[in-house]
Amino acid sequence: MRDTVEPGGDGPEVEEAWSQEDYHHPAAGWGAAVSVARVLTREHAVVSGTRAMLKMNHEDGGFDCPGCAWPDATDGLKLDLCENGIKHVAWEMTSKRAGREFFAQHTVSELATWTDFVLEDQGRLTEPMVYDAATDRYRPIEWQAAFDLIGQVLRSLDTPGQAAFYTSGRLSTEATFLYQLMAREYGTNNLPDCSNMCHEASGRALQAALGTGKGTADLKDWETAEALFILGVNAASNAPRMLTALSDAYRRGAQIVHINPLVEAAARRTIVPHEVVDMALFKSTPTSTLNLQVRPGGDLALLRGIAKAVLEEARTDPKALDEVFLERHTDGLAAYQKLCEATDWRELERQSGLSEADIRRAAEIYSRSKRTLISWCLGLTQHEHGVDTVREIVNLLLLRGNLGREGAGPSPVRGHSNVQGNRTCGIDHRPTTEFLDRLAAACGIDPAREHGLDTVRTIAAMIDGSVKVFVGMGGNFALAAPDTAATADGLRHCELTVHVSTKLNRSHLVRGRKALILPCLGRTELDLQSAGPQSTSVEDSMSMVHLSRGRKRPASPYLLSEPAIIAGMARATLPGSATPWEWYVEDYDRVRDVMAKALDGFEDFNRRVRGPLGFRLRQPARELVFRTPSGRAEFSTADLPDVVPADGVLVLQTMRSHDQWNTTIYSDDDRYRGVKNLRTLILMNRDDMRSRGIGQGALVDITATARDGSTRVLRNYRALRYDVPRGSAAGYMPEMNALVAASDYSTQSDQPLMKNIKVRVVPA
Ligand SMILES: Nc1nc2c(c(=O)[nH]1)N[C@H]1C(S)=C(S)[C@@H](COP(=O)(O)OP(=O)(O)OC[C@H]3O[C@@H](n4cnc5c(=O)[nH]c(N)nc54)[C@H](O)[C@@H]3O)O[C@H]1N2
Ligand SMILES: Nc1nc2c(c(=O)[nH]1)N[C@H]1C(S)=C(S)[C@@H](COP(=O)(O)OP(=O)(O)OC[C@H]3O[C@@H](n4cnc5c(=O)[nH]c(N)nc54)[C@H](O)[C@@H]3O)O[C@H]1N2
Ligand SMILES: [Mo]
Repeated sequence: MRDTVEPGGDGPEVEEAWSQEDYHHPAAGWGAAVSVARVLTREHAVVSGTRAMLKMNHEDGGFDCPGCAWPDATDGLKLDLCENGIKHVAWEMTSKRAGREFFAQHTVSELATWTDFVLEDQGRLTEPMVYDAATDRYRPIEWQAAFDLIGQVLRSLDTPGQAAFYTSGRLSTEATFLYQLMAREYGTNNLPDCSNMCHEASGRALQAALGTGKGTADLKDWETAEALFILGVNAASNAPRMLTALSDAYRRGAQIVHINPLVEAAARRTIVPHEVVDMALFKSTPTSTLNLQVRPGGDLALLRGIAKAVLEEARTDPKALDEVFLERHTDGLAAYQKLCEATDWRELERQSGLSEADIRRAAEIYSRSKRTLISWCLGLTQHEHGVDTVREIVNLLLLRGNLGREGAGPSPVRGHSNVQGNRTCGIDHRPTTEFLDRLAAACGIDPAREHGLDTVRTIAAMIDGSVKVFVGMGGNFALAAPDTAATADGLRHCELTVHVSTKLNRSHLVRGRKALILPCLGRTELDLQSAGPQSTSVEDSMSMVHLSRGRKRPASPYLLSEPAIIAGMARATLPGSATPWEWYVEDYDRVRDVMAKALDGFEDFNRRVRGPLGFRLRQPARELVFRTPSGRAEFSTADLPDVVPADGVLVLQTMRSHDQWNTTIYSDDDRYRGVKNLRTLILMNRDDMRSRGIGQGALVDITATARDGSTRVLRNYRALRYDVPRGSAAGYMPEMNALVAASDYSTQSDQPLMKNIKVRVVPA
């Protein structure tokens, strides 16, 4: 058994008093305004921050909010922003700097004892740094020398497969394209990315069912749906602009069903962030008509129960199903129908944790609605059977023809602002032959063909020595990836680790033998190349591709843009490359021109992306064109997984607090859950606490047992009573990644089981 406090000291901080209370206020509103003011002040960003916000998500020449992947308002709304977007931008625009003096003052061993909050709070990185083993410090290095070091190590490897190129989902589509081009020209498809931990399951499920691995709905559909089912997402914190869509839906009389073990803030009432009058009057709108507190992992059973009820109804009411749609566009209904009929209500109740009556209520809402949209996020994907669950969503939608028509369809909420665009533009460790052939023709390269490593396999390969170089294009792999100790072990085994970042983070300290930090421009900043100021583009959750242009003076004159850094690495690694790397970087229109040739759907990219709100990538399934083997939308027939934990075991899910952005922690508060000053907590059902002799706020030890029998422990966490289903518990990522075994990933999606950790909790 190992104690997994490593890496990352908890630092020498004194514990401030924590508190927990019931939260009764609506989502957004004044609490949000106060929280924003606090962050802006801390980052000394009040004036420039406020000015920049007015440019955010603006259709004419603003920058895309790096906060989340929710699409921009289609009505030209001038102030389309939210609390967490503002915090995220302020975080990037801070006036604090971590320059060469800072690094000269602190050894890496010392920095390693600081908290993650304090590390990032040092401010923006200002120049490239290289690790110096003699002094155990990072020291400045010239850009060219940094590129040469990377090139020299990459060229010295036995095979290109000994390097892995990670992407975090905020890289622009242009930088993404150059990054994957570099990796493939160099000779590898080792392109692990944050999607491997996020929506891999959604992509695979939608690909198999509909032939395209994306949602089909767009904002117009959100605006016209009669029923919205929202599963496994904490929208008020993680996609706050969805609150507008939900309150609008409520006002027009749509039904809104929230399915979540926790009743999250978006499932109550909201004050719409930009409705200033409502804010002044404290006027809030409900955002839910039904809340179902499903057992973690029980969504598949719930969805099947709804389908079963609809199919039962169809025996007497021919209008319960959309027969014409089913006949024309789908394949496999008979087998699915048989499966639903054969599944017993008692089993559906046991696995979902809900009563038959509750499931039937949801079914009634579904049956009465002519236009139903189903949306989901990590609560569904980070499970063993994530792919099956997303396919069950499609099954349910198909029964009533909720596809290819307004107000209907599947609508995953993506995470990072361009994570969907990263995949579209080639970040994929399993590229299709079709994609590679077209890339080869457009770029005149001979790309690597063999499939590469994803996130969990990269960790294993670093540990066993078969990957020796890790390049992180953004993100914070050391904390974001599962199994904190194992991931650290892997990174430390590397010959070279390279991180392209905006701020100091844990991944810079958990380093390879050689290590580089390469600081880049943020999305708010002016990207000036020889052809003039440059724009980049992103694709949001709903397939809209649009331009983003930063205008702020860069945090330091020595920063390079991500495309320039990639070109520098590529040239040093591939000296004979025929790819015009430098020429591309002079003018990103040139990158877009080659993307237009290489990528499906990007024809005439430069012109179309300059239209108002950009353009929507064609989603064939939306037009009822299915690139599946049958040419139709495919029903699936998955067995119901057993998700009921054994006696004494709790299913622990790891989630975000309201005041964090993935591995970036803004404060130790979680406003909508009523928690202050505490992150080392575990939310438990009161009966589960009582039966273990655990009092409110008591310190506990949490032991996770992996499938292979290995155990991982977190000690001295505080147990707090919370309204979660019995047998389940919740706590925060990234801290609790210490409990997720790297070997515990879904056999369907390869996603780590971050929402399904089997734990035992005992008083400390
Ligand atoms: N402010 C802010 N915005 C963000 C992020 C951030 O950290 N901060 N992160 C971004 C990223 S990368 C992503 S991927 C998204 C993540 O967005 P979310 O998916 O909302 O992220 P989590 O905080 O992990 O919340 C998971 C939700 O699923 C619920 N859940 C857990 N298990 C189950 C289950 O078995 N069934 C159901 N039905 N629900 C379950 C949890 O109770 C919680 O409400 O947000 C993006 N936006
Ligand atoms: N237990 C558990 N673990 C999880 C999850 C979970 O729900 N539970 N969620 C998973 C998910 S969905 C995701 S997406 C991953 C997130 O994984 P990552 O994307 O790897 O992590 P982030 O915290 O988003 O990355 C933050 C860092 O990005 C850098 N950065 C910020 N802006 C920029 C920029 O403009 N350019 C560049 N180059 N760098 C920048 C900063 O240096 C910052 O420290 O975590 C995963 N891990
Ligand atoms: Mo994500």
